[in-house]
Amino acid sequence: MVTEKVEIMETLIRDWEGEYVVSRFDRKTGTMMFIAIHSTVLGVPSGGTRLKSYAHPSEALRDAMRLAHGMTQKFAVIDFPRGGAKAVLSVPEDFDPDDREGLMLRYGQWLADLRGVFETGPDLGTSPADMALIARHFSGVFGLPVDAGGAGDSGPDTALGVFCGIQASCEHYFGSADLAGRTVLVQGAGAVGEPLIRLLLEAGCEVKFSDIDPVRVAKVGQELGLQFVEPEAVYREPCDILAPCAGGGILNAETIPQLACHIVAGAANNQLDKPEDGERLCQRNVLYAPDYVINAGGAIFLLTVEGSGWAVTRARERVRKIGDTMKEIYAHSEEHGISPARAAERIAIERLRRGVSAKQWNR
Ligand code: PPY
Repeated sequence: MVTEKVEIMETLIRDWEGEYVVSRFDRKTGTMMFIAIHSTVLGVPSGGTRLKSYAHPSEALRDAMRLAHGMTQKFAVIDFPRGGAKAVLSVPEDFDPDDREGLMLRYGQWLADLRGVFETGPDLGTSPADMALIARHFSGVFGLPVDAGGAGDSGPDTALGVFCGIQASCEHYFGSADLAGRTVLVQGAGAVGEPLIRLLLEAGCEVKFSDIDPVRVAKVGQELGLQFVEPEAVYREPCDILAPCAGGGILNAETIPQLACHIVAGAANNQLDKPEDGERLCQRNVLYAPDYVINAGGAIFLLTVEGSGWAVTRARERVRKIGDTMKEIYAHSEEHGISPARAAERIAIERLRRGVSAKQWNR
């Protein structure tokens, strides 16, 4: 069994089309740390640091590699001069919150030892406070708290980009970007899901939500009085738009046949379990907004505000343009008779082939 798992990890790395993986074991906490460097073609490999418990380190490695690929595509589609990478800290199930500070400091020291081959920011399970700890040893970290001179939580800006992407998706599918009266089911009311819910309510949507965390269910249910959908009923719940804002791999052979929505457009990374799931959605006439395009708002916000000194208002204007990028992808998809997932992939591949463009981001 153990040998089998080791072989899985070797096969994963061998079969991956990314550049390389580095790992380190944090003995004090029993945390396996992986950094997957997918591509250095467009610039310094960059991506968030995810903290999560996995059944086996091979799953953490797989997550890091898939997420890193998504980062390469994310930066390529928006022509942003960064490479794609991601880090995963696979903490044990019984991880003691008191050990968190030490883990973040040691992780920051490791990144410093790696001398900037990877730059990072927050992701699922990590926060601006964690980034401040990493920053004590390593300067290539984004998403620091506002009182530490950073841009703070990027969740609301990721949500803004998703909101604009939902408008563009509705324009394409229904012929109108007006969201008033549309039913949206938001899966996951966390750092991105909750601000997205607020934007959707302001726009006059009828919002339902789901979450696996009872604390968030109670909070959002009470504060906003929304209809709650049981996690296992999410895929078959009728709605205009399903907005996945939690874990990945949720669009698969089992869930896609159940879908009772017209559009899937949300913030979660790696929503498609397998590449063919993009085609499956198309065959079911469900419009899919490629995740790494619609969820680029957080990366755009942090890397322009903290990385390039842009004013927040300017960065936010750029985040809103995600709507235009989505429209380009849908147009490409129609023109070539391919799924939006394939269209986004083709655009990303073409940008990578051409290399760095300095046009858009006046560095
Ligand atoms: C993501 O968009 O998934 C990110 O990981 C965002 C990001 C990327 C690079 C630095 C900080 C955050």
